[in-house]
Amino acid sequence: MSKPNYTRKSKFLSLILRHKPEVIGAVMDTEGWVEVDVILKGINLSLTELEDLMKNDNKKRYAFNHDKTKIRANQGHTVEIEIEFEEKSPPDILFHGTPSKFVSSILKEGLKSMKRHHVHLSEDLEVAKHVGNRPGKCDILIINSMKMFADGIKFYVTENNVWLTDFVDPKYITISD
Ligand code: HQG
Repeated sequence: MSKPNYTRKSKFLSLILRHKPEVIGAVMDTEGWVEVDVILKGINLSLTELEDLMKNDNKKRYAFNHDKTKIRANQGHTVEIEIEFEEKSPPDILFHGTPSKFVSSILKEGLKSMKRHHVHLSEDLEVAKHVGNRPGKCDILIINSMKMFADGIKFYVTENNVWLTDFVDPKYITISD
């Protein structure tokens, strides 16, 4: 399959598995799983093409169940689901990239999950830069996750190494220069 075709199908897959399974008539269970067969028909892919798409996904956004009959997004949902994320103690600091225009509001109100279920944080500065950069000028927030954890705030990590938490109070945030 050509690259633009992959990108288009990957975006469609993300739409179905995170936001609107109903657009292809798919039904999502409470943990976010959707039947692979329904996906293959709905997006017009072979199983090999779907596997390629998942393997080449730079953020490993999707995962199969044990027998590859079901697929789900690892995180990023706006639909109500109950994925059991692994609760874990975070590294000392985490990063969050955001468009510069949001910074003053974040420093006032804290970092909120907005439409998603959690605030997304990254161990990797480059990943955070990439997230914040869509589109325009971006700032990197440094999150004092060690202090948050010491204060009793929970962190979870997804299979593809995205750190999640409910909310980041401004007192834990500094702007990187
Ligand atoms: C901002 C991508 C104003 C927040 C990435 C962000 C990520 C505030 C935006 C994943 C705010 C929400 C998630 C406040 C938060 N005032 N703005 N108080 N609190 N914001 O897309 O973290 O490619 O929901 O900074 O890689 O940007 O989809 O979150 O800019 O992991 O797999 O509100 O999306 O992954 O935007 O991105 P999003 P995000 P995928």
